Amino acid sequence: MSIKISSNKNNNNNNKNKNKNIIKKNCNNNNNFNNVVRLCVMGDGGVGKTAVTTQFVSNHFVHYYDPTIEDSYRKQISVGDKSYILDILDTAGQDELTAMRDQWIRSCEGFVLVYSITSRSSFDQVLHFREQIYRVLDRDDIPIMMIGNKSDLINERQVSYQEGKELSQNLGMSYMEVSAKSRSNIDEVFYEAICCVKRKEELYRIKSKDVKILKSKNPLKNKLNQICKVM
Ligand SMILES: Nc1nc2c(ncn2[C@@H]2O[C@H](COP(=O)(O)OP(=O)(O)O)[C@@H](O)[C@H]2O)c(=O)[nH]1
Ligand SMILES: [Mg+2]
Repeated sequence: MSIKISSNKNNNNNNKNKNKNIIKKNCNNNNNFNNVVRLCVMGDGGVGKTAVTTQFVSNHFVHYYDPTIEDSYRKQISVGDKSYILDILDTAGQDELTAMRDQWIRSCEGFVLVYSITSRSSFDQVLHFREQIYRVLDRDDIPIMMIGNKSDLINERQVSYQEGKELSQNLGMSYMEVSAKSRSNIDEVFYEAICCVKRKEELYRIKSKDVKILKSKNPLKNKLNQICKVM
């Protein structure tokens, strides 16, 4: 597995996308600053995991489909006045890789679960991947972002926005529809994923440091909403 290193600087040859990865919002996270975030991109074969990741990291759309591609990417992203290094694991879905996938899951702090809005079965598979993550990590409150890709293919839609939203709300995941092809919401996915991770870190910090805050005027829910607003 190779590491592809990309940065805002490296992408400056593409003027159109020059500042796209500098997102103005801020996670407002004031705890000890750890700027490396490891994310794992999972989902059924063909849903666009590689296309989403490549569009984010390299600003181009991959037309061909190679189900065996799995790779690790690194990219720097600025969120407000903070700079993060994202390590992104783009996984492949073959069954024989299950043991390896368990290892990936253990090594990651946040997850992006992808389905295609044109494939009902890929939507159903989200539950399977989520269960796998919970089984391997065996803890609550795992930062997971669910995304419905291929939103440009409106005539082939099999899963409605509402269904996606309801499932994500029921399972406590952040949610967005995106298109790797048109680059719609691609930066926002990774921004929100970073925020999910930082929100959970803050939650653990608050819980372990000062339990009183739970009973104070400023309830935990409000506190977390201040850390990063869901888009
Ligand atoms: N129209 C459209 N096609 C997409 C989109 N994302 C991926 N694809 C196509 O779907 C196929 C599978 O994408 P890929 O990223 O390889 O899927 P993966 O197996 O999940 O990594 C490729 O032919 C892509 O060009 C999208 O947002 N819109
Ligand atoms: Mg792939």
